[in-house]
Amino acid sequence: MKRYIAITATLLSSAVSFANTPGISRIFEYRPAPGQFINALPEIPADADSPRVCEIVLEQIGNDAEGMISLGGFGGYVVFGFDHPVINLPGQYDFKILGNAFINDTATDGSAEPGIVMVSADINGNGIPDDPWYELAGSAFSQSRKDFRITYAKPANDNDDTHFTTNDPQMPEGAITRNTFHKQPYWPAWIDDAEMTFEGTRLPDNGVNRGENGAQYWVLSPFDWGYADNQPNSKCPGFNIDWAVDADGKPVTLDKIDFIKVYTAECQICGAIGETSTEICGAIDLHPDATNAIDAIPATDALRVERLSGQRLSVTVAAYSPFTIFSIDGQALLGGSLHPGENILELNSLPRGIAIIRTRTETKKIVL
Ligand SMILES: [Ca+2]
Ligand SMILES: [Ca+2]
Ligand SMILES: [Ca+2]
Repeated sequence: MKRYIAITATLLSSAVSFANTPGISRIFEYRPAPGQFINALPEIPADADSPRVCEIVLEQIGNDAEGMISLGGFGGYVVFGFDHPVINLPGQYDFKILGNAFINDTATDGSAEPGIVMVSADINGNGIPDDPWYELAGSAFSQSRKDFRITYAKPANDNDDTHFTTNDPQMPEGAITRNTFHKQPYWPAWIDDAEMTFEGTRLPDNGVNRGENGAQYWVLSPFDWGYADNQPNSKCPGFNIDWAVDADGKPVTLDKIDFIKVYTAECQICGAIGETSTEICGAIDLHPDATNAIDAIPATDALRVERLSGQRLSVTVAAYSPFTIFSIDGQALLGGSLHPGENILELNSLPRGIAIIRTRTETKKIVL
């Protein structure tokens, strides 16, 4: 008789009420680059100090607020968190970030203004984001320019364009140009600095002017996955902490994160519609009551695992799938391919104890 490993995990469901708040609870910093929506999305008085700025941003994008903020041109950012750490469930999306991107089915119309997402864990436990940051490598990671740096100079007059210089020889200088639609100052009124410098990864330009005979009709196409304000909210399944990479582009394993940073990752001026700027409307932890990666794995029947003698596992899947076995702290131990039907895995090279098996579609706790 076959004996199946008991899975005691809780089935996740949007119908349950959460002890933790799924939306944003804390804003740590909002430092937008200049742009046509700055000082309007949101309105921030010139005399606002840093705590007041964060309060105003939270009123816009905090849990259930349904407002919106703009990050301005390249590099402008917001840093936020929840009232709990976001657990990294292996192989699963962990959080969503809401924006105002749209695209029609034929991609002849759309506005994707992708922002890069970074994550950080509160390693030193002081509750503030002063720990190492890791970029979530999205689908355009290999085509993006790392270590891009831009410096904006505050214009002498509110009606002047904002000039900038960069470290990219292909685009050494440029300007955030003013337009007739937005008449307020484009430099953040509460930031007195004469210059603002931002550094980060710059995505390839995504805007194309499809207007004919000299007309302007700009379409900003989304990248496949991995950016904020890129795919429409309904089409973006979320972000996976597994995508985190260090400054050298090497994957890092994080079992939870406490802070998320989003910055505008395009340095692009699209004619009459102006600079590309990431907008943020909120964020959602997709499994807010997870306490650790093991307990929160949903139970499932499609992947069947049976423990045999001699550290062998019988693994049954419905379709061909790659698989990886992880230790409970997220280290990949072993991988390979599974054929439809029963597969016998010899695992006596692995340490005994609890581990995780991940297939193309599922993740399951196993005992070795
Ligand atoms: Ca994950
Ligand atoms: Ca810290
Ligand atoms: Ca947008």
